[in-house]
Amino acid sequence: MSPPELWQFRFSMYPEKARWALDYKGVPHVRHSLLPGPHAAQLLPRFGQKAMPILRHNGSVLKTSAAVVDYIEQAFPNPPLYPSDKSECAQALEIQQRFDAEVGPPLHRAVFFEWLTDTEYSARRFAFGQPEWSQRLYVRAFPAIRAIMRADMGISEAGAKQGLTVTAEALDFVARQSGKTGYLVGSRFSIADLTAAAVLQATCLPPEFPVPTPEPRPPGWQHWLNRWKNHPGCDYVLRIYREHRGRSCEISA
Ligand SMILES: N[C@@H](CCC(=O)N[C@@H](CS)C(=O)NCC(=O)O)C(=O)O
Repeated sequence: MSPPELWQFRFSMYPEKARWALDYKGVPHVRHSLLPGPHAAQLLPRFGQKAMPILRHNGSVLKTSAAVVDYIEQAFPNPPLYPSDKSECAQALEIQQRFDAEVGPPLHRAVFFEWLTDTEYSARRFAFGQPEWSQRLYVRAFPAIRAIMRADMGISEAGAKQGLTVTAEALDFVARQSGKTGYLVGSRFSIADLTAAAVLQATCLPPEFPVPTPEPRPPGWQHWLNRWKNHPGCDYVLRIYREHRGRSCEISA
């Protein structure tokens, strides 16, 4: 039986959900790591979409992070990511849905608004893990790719402002909600914690996230990080990563 194959951006929050779920369950899997820009031509003809994660396994193709996690949960039940209690499970899935749909996109737009100004830094970070020649080429092509990304994601100053408000609310929420047990739902780690921590990783920078963020960083982004550094929501994100992120189960193709 062949292992699951995951198409991903290394630096990105939604693919992080998928590979975290695979790693958490100890499932050996192959990762295809793409670069923003060229990814569209690689994915569209094959899968009819360019957003990732995409997971292929045993003839099934899953095309959103929630569908990927759901598939992984059914195919590899242990350890579980869904709470066994029915109403807790519904609550955890509702939190996942809210972070996927309402927190991720505005937060992404705010972070990208700050990152993208620095060509070398953002291109190198997006191309992390690629050979040096490919990184150099990507840095040169990046100004054109950046223009497409800005248009595609609707990145603007107004969008960044909205991202700020949404991020503050999300950090307040995780700090408040995890206050009693340390977790968002019930008293153990679940898909709700995995999703919230993955979506908030670019705000709190857990060291276990697989792409490093060397200093000095673009000033706008450093300012973004400084703003949240002492927020109790970031303490939650860092703890969830430290205690539950687990090791990579990536294998070569
Ligand atoms: N709701 C989707 C969002 C997926 C998404 O926006 N993925 C981003 C990366 S984090 C992407 O691949 N963007 C590139 C594009 O759409 O061209 C999910 O949960 O999978």
